[in-house]
Amino acid sequence: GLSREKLMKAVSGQMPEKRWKHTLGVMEKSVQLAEKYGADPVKADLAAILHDVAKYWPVSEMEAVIRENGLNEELLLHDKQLWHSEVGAFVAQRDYGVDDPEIINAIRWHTSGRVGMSLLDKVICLADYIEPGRDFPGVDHIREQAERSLEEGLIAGFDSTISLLISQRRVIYPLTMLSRNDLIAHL
Ligand code: DGI
Ligand code: FE
Ligand code: FE
Ligand code: FE
Repeated sequence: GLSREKLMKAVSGQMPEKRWKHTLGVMEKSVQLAEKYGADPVKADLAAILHDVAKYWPVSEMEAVIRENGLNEELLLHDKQLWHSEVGAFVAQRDYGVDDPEIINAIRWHTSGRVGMSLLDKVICLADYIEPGRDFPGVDHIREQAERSLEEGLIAGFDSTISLLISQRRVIYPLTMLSRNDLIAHL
């Protein structure tokens, strides 16, 4: 694949500055969490760099990539916010030569989580919630829970997402709920 430096340049060029700052925050936080909880910090760093690579793609291009490459078309029936992780995982492989399935999975599942999240999935998903630049109601509670365990942090994160979606009368993607339940069931 590309050198880390060239990869960072290519990814940062696909998003506004504030989203790149978020990405730098996820890189920092995911490496910290990886070191604290025994995941591979090098893999965390690479997954973090790429996790939102498709976030600012035009909706029509995300849709085309999903349809034309046999990705999960069920996502097209749900909120467009859920598409960039599926597309990002594909693009990481196709355009940036990432061939490690652990990294690809961490990108793919960083928004909804999944049942049976891997250690690296958890690190990236949680870092995405609590990177230093994040400032939303309840983020400090998630940061506190993240000190206890990856799972407690993620449960607090998914709870905040689900509560927000309910308060806005938006549709909850079923996997978001299943991921949250699975974490609680295995505490
Ligand atoms: O890409 P980020 O903003 O860094 O974070 P993310 O990939 O976790 O995406 C968060 C967005 O996805 C946020 O706008 C809420 C939305 N989202 C997450 N889970 C669900 C969801 N939207 C719906 N409708 N249903 C979900 O279950
Ligand atoms: Fe994202
Ligand atoms: Fe997230
Ligand atoms: Fe993100």
